[in-house]
Amino acid sequence: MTPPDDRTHPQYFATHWGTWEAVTENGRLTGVRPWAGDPHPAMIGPGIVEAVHHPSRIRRPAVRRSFLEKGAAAERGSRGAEPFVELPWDEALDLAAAEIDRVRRSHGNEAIFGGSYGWASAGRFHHAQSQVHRFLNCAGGYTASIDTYSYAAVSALTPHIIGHFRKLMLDQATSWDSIAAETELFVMFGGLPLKNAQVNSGGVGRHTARAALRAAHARGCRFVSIGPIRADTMPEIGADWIALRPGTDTALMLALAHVLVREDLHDRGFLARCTTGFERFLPYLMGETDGQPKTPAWAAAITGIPAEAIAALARRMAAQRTMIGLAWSVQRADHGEQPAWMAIVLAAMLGQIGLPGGGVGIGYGSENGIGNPVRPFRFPALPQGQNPVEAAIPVARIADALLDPGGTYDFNGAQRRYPDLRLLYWAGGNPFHHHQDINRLVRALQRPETIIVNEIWWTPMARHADIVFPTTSPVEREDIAMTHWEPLIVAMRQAIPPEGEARDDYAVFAGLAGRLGLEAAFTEGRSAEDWLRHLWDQARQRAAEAGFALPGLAELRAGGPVSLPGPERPAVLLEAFRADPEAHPLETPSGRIEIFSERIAGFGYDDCPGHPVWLEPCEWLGGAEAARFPLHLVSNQPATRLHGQLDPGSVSRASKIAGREPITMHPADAAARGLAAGDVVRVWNARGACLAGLRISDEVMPGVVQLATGAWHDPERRGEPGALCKHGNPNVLTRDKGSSRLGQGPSAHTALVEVARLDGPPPPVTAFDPPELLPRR
Ligand SMILES: Nc1nc2c(c(=O)[nH]1)N[C@H]1C(S)=C(S)[C@@H](COP(=O)(O)OP(=O)(O)OC[C@H]3O[C@@H](n4cnc5c(=O)[nH]c(N)nc54)[C@H](O)[C@@H]3O)O[C@H]1N2
Ligand SMILES: Nc1nc2c(c(=O)[nH]1)N[C@H]1C(S)=C(S)[C@@H](COP(=O)(O)OP(=O)(O)OC[C@H]3O[C@@H](n4cnc5c(=O)[nH]c(N)nc54)[C@H](O)[C@@H]3O)O[C@H]1N2
Ligand SMILES: [Mo]
Repeated sequence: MTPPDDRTHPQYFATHWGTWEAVTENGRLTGVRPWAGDPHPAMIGPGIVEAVHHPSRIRRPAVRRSFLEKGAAAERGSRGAEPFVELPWDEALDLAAAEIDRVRRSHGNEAIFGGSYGWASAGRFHHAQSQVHRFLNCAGGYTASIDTYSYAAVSALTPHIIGHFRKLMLDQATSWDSIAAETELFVMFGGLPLKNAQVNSGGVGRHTARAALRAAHARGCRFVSIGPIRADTMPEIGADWIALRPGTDTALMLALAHVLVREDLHDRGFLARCTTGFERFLPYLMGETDGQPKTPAWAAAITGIPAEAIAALARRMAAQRTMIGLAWSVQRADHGEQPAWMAIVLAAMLGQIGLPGGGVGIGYGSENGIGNPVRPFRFPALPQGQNPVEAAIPVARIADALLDPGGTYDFNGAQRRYPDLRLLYWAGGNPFHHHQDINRLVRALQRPETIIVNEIWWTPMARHADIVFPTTSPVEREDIAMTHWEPLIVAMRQAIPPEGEARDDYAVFAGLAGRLGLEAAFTEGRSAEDWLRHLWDQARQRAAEAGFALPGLAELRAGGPVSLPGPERPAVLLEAFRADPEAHPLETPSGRIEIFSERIAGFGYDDCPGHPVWLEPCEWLGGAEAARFPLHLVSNQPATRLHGQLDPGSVSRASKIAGREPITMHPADAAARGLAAGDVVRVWNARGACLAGLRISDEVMPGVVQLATGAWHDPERRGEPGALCKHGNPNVLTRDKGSSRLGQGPSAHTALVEVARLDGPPPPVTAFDPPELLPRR
C-alpha cells in the first residue's frame, strides 16, 4: 500500500496532542510541522518522527515460540520472556481465528475479554477499540470494561449527586471565556498543568488553556494552586501555591466549609433552593456526629497547611466570584469519590454554581477540552454493533478478574461476579502502562489461555502476548479526525507506506472475520476507503441538519483542517437550573444537588457513605506505613509524551537522566539521603522497585517525589513478577485497589515509597529492544 498521489497540498494528520503536517522524504517521515491555526502546539509532537521508524516497531506477525508449538497448552509462566517466531500473515490469522473460535465454543463468549482499554488513534475510522469491539460483537460478543482510568471514581459518583459526568460536568462546563471574563479567584485542587492540556482524547483543534489563563490573569483574576507540586501551574499567572499532603484534599475542603458555617458565609438561599441534605451533612461537619469538628486546626494536622491559611482562603472564596477546579488526579486515589463530592458541596455552599465564572469544574487543564466549545453535531463513528454478553468489569479491576474468576465484588450499588476469562484481545491500549501494581499484573497475565494483541510497537503488553499483529501508525493510512471539543475536522493523510508488513486494524479484523465466516457482517462489503466515504457522508448530512455545509471528501483532503462554529455566548454550568430548579431539575433522584444521597447511603458502603467524609487513605504521609516508606509517590502524566506512546521517540528520550525516567525530589529529602542530581536511584516499596534518574528541585514539596508515568516497563528478568524495572515505570510501585466499592476506580495516586542511591554500575536500559525474533522453521 503506497500513499495516494493526489497530494500537491500539505499532508495533515491528527493526534491526541494536536494537528500536524507530515514532512516526508523517500517514503520516510522526516519531520512534522504544527498546524498553523494552533496557538500553542504541544511539545510532544516531534517525538513521532523517530518513533515511526524505530527498531521497536513490530514489522511482521509473530507468535510466542511455545504457543506456536503447543497452543493453549503452552507454559504460561514464560509469557513475556520467550522469543517470538515470525509468521506469514495468513498463518497467524488462521491461528488467531482458531483460538477465538475454540474459546467461544468451549467456554462461551463471556470468556473473551475485549474491554481493551487505551488511547489508540485519534481517527474516527481506524480507532482500534471500535474495531475490536465491532469484530468481537460480530463473533458473538465479549466481556467489556466499564468507564476509564481517567475519572472512574467521579463518573460513578456524579449521576447520584449532580448528573452525568461527561454530559453535564465536562460538556457543559463553564467555558474559558466565562472564566476569562468573570472569575475573580480560581482555586485549583491539583493545579492546572499545561503539560496535560497538551492532550485531548480524539484530537485537539487549538490549544487554548494558556491564552485563557493569561486573559483571566490580565483582567485581574487571582489563582491559588493546591497540591504537592508547584510546577502544576504556569508561572506567568503568579498563583499562590499551597503545598498539601497528597490525598488530603477532602480534609482541607471540609475545613473550608467549616469556616463558611462558623462565620455564616455560606449561601443558605442557594442551599435551600438548589440542594438537598445539607442538614444531614452539617452535624458531621460541626462534629456533632463523631465528636470531631472539621476545623482548620483539625485539617492543619492532616494536610500540613497552617490553620490561619485555611481560614483566610475560605474568606477569600466567599468574598469573590470563585471557581473551584479539581484535577482528575485528585480522584484517581483511595476514596477518590470524596474530594469530588466535597468540591461540589463546597461550591454549593458558596452559592455560585450557575453564575458566570463561578461554581465548580472537574478537569480544567486535565485535558485541553474542558471549558472549550463542544462539537455542534453528533460525529459519525464505526458502528460497534450489539454485544449480547452482559458481563463487564470496572476497567481497573482487570487483574482482580483474572486472578479471581467467579469471585464477587461490590460496584456502584450492585453485587457482581467476575467472569472466567480465557482469552484477552487487546487493540489500542497498554496495560503495562495503565494498570497499577505491574508485578501483580504479570501474575494475572499468566492466567488466561490466550492473549492476542494488535500493536504498532513492541510494548511490554505486546511482549506478553501469544499472537501479535503489527498495525499501521496514523501516518500510514487515510482517516478523518473530528475533535470533540474546540471542534476541528482533519482529513488524516497517509504520508508514508506502512512500516514492514504492518496492516490496519481493520484489515486484521476483516481477515479474522473472513476465517470465521463473518466477513460480510464485519465489513458490510466496504473497503477502508468506502467506510471513510460512508462516514463522511453521514457527517455532511448531520452538519446540514445542524445548519451548515461541509465540503466533499476530496475537497476536505485538499483543503486542510476545517473549524466548526462554536456557541455564540459563554457557557455557564447549570445556569438554567440555578435560575429555575423546578423547571430545569437535575437527573438526580431529588432533581437537586445531593449533599446527602439517600441512594448512596442505601448501598451501605463504609468506604463511601451518604455524604462526603474524610477517610484516611490506605497509604499516606500521615499513616503508619510512612515510617517504612516516608515519601509519597506522585505518578502524574508525562510532559514529553502521551502515556507510554512515543517513549522511544526523541522528545521523551531527551528528558531522561542516564537513560531512566527522571524522578524529582525536594533538596531537603535529597540531602537527608546523601543524593545528588543525576544519580541513578532505586525507588521501592513492598510491591516492587524501579530505577530512576534523580532531579532535585523545590518545585515538589518535602516528603513527595514525582515520577511521571510512561517509561516502558523494563524488568531485569522478563516475565518474572517482582523483577526490578530498570527504566522507571512507577506502576511497579502503585497499588491495585479500587477507589471504593462505589466507583472501583484506579487509585494510582495513593502510594508511598523510599528512595536510595543505586550502588554499583546501573544495568543497561533495554526497554526498546525488540524481543528475540526467530524465523519460521
Ligand atoms: N501510575 C499511574 N498510572 C496511570 C495513570 C496515573 O495517573 N498514574 N493514569 C491512567 C490514565 S488516566 C490513563 S487514560 C491510562 C492510559 O493508558 P493507555 O491508554 O493504555 O496508554 P497508552 O500508552 O496511550 O496506550 C495506547 C496504546 O495503543 C497503541 N496504539 C495507538 N494507535 C493504535 C492503533 O491505531 N492500533 C493499535 N492496534 N494500537 C494503537 C499505542 O502504541 C499504545 O501502546 O493510564 C493510567 N495509568
Ligand atoms: N502530556 C500529557 N498530557 C496528558 C496525558 C499524558 O499522558 N501526557 N494524559 C491525559 C490523560 S489520559 C488524562 S486522564 C489527564 C489526567 O489529568 P490529571 O489527572 O489532572 O493529571 P496528573 O498529571 O495525574 O495530575 C495532575 C497533578 O495533580 C497533582 N496531585 C496528585 N495527587 C494530588 C492530591 O492528592 N491532591 C492534590 N491537590 N493534587 C494532587 C499532582 O501534583 C499532579 O501533577 O491528562 C491528560 N493529559
Ligand atoms: Mo486518562
